[in-house]
Amino acid sequence: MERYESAVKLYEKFGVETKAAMEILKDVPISIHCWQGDDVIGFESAGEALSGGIQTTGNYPGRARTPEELMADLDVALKLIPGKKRINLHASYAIFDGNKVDRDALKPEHFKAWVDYAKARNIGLDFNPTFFSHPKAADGLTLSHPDEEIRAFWVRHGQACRRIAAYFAKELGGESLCNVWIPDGYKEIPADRLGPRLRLKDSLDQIFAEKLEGVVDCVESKVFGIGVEAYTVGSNEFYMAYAAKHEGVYNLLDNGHYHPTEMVSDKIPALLAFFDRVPLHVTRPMRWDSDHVVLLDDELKEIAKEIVRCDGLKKVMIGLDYFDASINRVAAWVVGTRNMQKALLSALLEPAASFKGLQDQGNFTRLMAEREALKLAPLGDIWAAYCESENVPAGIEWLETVEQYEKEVLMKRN
Ligand code: RNT
Ligand code: ZN
Repeated sequence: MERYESAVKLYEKFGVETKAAMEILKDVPISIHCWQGDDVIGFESAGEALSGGIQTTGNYPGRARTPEELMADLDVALKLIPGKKRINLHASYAIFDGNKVDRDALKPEHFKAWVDYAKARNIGLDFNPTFFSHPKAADGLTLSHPDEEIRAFWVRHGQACRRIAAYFAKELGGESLCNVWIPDGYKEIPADRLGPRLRLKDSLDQIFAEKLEGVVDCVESKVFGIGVEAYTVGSNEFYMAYAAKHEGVYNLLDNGHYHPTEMVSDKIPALLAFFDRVPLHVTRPMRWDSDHVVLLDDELKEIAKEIVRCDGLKKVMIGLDYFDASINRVAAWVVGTRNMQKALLSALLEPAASFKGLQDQGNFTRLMAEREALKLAPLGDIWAAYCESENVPAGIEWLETVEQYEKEVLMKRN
């Protein structure tokens, strides 16, 4: 308490109101990706390996193998994360109860257990069609496939998934983000770069044709994937142009999907100048789109700052997207999500208006000096008070809960 009070005073000196920052943070939803819990495998049990040029590495024991296990693991994480949470699902996490259907025939009923789960916890659900890890995506092509039958199959999958997102929105209230990411591309230099893109454009038009209440549609670009180095059909320019020309379709930014010196923090205000929604996949790329656990690093803080400075907390939809199989997966969820929130708190504790004023006056000396001083302000004390007010452990004590769960539950799997 003493530390909190002195921290409040310190922030006041910068013209920052810590109480207001905590109040705002409480209501910022973070969409937690279910796929960290099981290495992006899902429940279809078709024996299909993870494909599409994305990879999990590591063989830490305790991976969730069933819906019950994944939900139980998520519960442990949810209790250790303050604030407002959502869960982000993939189509491959459908629950069949014996009556398995293929991806083009998925129905809301296959996600009823997830809706019950979300209702009981008062959280929203987001969704992603799964265009990978499937025999019909074995050659790495889906919505741009030259074979019209295969392409039609994936179009039906996309359509089915949007109806499932609409079901989430209707059952849980609010909106559900439905994100299209496809792995389509080529390992070798293509002979035709336009044809696949025209087919993808047509597929998307078919998928988005139906008007659906409560669904926020988005498309996710990428620069390259493993085994798909030469050409990606759904590139940045392609989807940016698609979203700009299609009302209600947004461009999702995944910060692992750009050239290494390109920064998503800078893309957020660029998109906010044109779009009322900017969905994000926050991840940590290391040398490539490696999807490491999100740490409280400079770019994460800068992403959070842009969201806050641009008054984008209601427009930017924050989702996480990483998968580390080399450490305790519940801990991975907790570390990454809490880091996203710490970054937001640090952004909310910036005197944004006065910093903007300094920029406009051209006073870059004071701007630099004040910002550097603010870096040493006691963020941790405010974070601790925030966690306390949310009834979650403030410090490293949360790890004891995870370690206990690991001993009692996770280590007994296999
Ligand atoms: C792949 C994309 C995509 C996936 C998830 C599982 O590079 O980032 O979002 O990671 O859909
Ligand atoms: Zn992503």
